[in-house]
Amino acid sequence: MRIGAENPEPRRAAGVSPYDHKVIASGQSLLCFGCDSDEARLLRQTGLLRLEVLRGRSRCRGPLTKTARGADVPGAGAPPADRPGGALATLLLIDHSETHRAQLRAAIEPAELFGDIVEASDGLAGLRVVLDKSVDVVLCRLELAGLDGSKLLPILREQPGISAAPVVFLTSQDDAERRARMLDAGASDVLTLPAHFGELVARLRIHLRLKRLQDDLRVKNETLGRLSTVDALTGLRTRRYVDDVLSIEFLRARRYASPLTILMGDIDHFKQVNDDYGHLAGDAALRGVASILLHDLRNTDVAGRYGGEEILVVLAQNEISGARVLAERWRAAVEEARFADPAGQMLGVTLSIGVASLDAEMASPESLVGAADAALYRAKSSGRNRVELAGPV
Ligand code: GH3
Ligand code: MG
Repeated sequence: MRIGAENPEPRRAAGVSPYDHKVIASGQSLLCFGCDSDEARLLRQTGLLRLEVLRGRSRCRGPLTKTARGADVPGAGAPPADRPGGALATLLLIDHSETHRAQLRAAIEPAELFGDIVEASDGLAGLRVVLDKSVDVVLCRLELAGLDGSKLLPILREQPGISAAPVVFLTSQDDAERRARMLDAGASDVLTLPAHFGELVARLRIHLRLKRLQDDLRVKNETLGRLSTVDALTGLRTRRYVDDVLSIEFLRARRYASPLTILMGDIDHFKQVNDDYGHLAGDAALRGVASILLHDLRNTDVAGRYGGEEILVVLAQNEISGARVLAERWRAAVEEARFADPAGQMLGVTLSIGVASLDAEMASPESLVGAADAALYRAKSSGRNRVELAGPV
């Protein structure tokens, strides 16, 4: 079977393009999209369209899209149950001809590559779908009225959710140079109509497989990124991360003459805790101390595991008085808490904290950390389980 043997060009009624349609873009005004739109106008319209989708409006005066279950819905469907890389991939099928769409659907569905095939009858309707739904592969007719394939492609490539999805074009023109231009512009494939459906399905299978590999890689990279910035035992940031944050906040505080305060917390006699209760119990206590702190921090505060049982907290835009309140609350909560080790035995620990604020003499983030360390040392030598502020004694 071959697809696309019928007249490939869009039908036109006298004076009106059948593909001119109207979209409510602002709630007040009606915008018309037609074949004569220039790219700037299309991009502006795309922005308005995105606004409309983001506002979650379901009213759509444009062409309907069709779900795999055959139900016509305005614009995009419900939020996706499928996710890239999962078994249920979504194909977006954009073609002005209902007959073509039906032929393509009939050719593709038996291969069971996609859990959902969403249809759109022109570029703007297709765009509406990708702005609102996760799409894994786009199969698009190059010759579309208004927003045709060559104009749609760069817009798709700019949309965060779809930028990496393969876009396969079908064209009625046997023009190798045009195909090459589309491939150069970022198309994944361009097939000339009439196309052999077996070849089309085989190509879609390859593109879907590549997309899944790409998605898997992205997820793994994100996981690796998270692992390199979050300490596995405590959920605090890593030393390297908190060091980087401190360097940035140091520069910011210097530039804008804004306050910057840090806390250095250290569990008291932790070696003894390990010796008395075992290392796993020590781990549980360390996790608990971190969790009490994290519970109290604002989004803008950053806490990292600085050494074994040393925790550094960077409080940007904080004066020493506010930081002292936070430190005292943390210390008191740790003193009251009891932590359960994996065997269920309960133990308590105490915490000493040094607090230091950036002053004019400090030339580097290290000197600020040094001041907090000195205050912590004072807390330890003054009996532990206490908060000490840096500065002249
Ligand atoms: P101080 O009150 O002076 O801080 O005494 P301390 O015993 O806490 O200090 P010291 O530096 O002598 O010992 C720190 C101990 O913390 C040694 C090490 O076994 C323990 N420690 C460091 N990291 C971990 C960890 O991830 N888990 C456990 N269970 N113990 C740790
Ligand atoms: Mg200690």
